[in-house]
Amino acid sequence: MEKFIDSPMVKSLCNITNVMYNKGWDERNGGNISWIIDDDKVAPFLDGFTGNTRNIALPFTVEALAQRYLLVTGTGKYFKNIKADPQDTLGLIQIAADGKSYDILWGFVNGAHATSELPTHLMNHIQRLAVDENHRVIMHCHATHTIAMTFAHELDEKALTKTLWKMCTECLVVFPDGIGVIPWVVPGTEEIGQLTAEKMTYCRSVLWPFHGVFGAGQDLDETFGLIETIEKAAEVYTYVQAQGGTKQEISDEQLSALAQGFNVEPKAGYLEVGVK
Ligand code: 2HA
Ligand code: ZN
Repeated sequence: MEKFIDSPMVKSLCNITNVMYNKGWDERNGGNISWIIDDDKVAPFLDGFTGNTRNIALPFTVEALAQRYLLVTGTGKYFKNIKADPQDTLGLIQIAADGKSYDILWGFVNGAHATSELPTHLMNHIQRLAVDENHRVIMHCHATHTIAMTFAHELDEKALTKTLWKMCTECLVVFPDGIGVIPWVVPGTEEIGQLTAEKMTYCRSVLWPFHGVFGAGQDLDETFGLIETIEKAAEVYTYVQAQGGTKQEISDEQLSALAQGFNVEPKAGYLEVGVK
């Protein structure tokens, strides 16, 4: 497995975590990513692999992900350091056949293991795979303006989604499914995982108030792009508020025309079109 460090997967994860760090979204050990890697992408690196690994127990059974490979960020590791030292900060894990533990096949060379949010990630991978077989990535970070908005804006999902849709024209096209919002919960718990996974039945992004954002997607770029677009809209919202608030806005009719033009389906019941 030594050559896995040169794989396109490790390179992509190094690059994206570096971009996220430079955006200020991952101070200290903030943020975590897990990426389901298809078997055919791991197979070339398994040649001569002895099966000599560390095994880590999971707090609950994840049979739905049995034997799947995931490339994950490590607990306590800093996004700042991933690019310079991927084999310390990242790990390729494989969920055991009984779903009760995982093996570390590559990485975490200094004794670390997967992110403290792994249980939450696994629950959400299972949920997203149930609605989209091409789902692969879970990404969490502390996007600054998005966190700020959870103090300044009401935490109603519909109201918050619509505010963001109206901050930049293309938001509706990027997240027509809207944004989920859960109550404040202690991070790293099964509770935060379950509450987030309930939202992930119908949307790919969930806000954790006063903490950050949790996103899902089919690949790293798409998931990053989703969070980047939410954060951009939240940044515009910050400036609009600082400049004294909204004097004019994109109407629901205009959002509806946008959805038709881009062939996306806005979350049902969110747009009031033709309502007097
Ligand atoms: O990885 O961001 O939510 C540290 C965190 C926990
Ligand atoms: Zn966090």
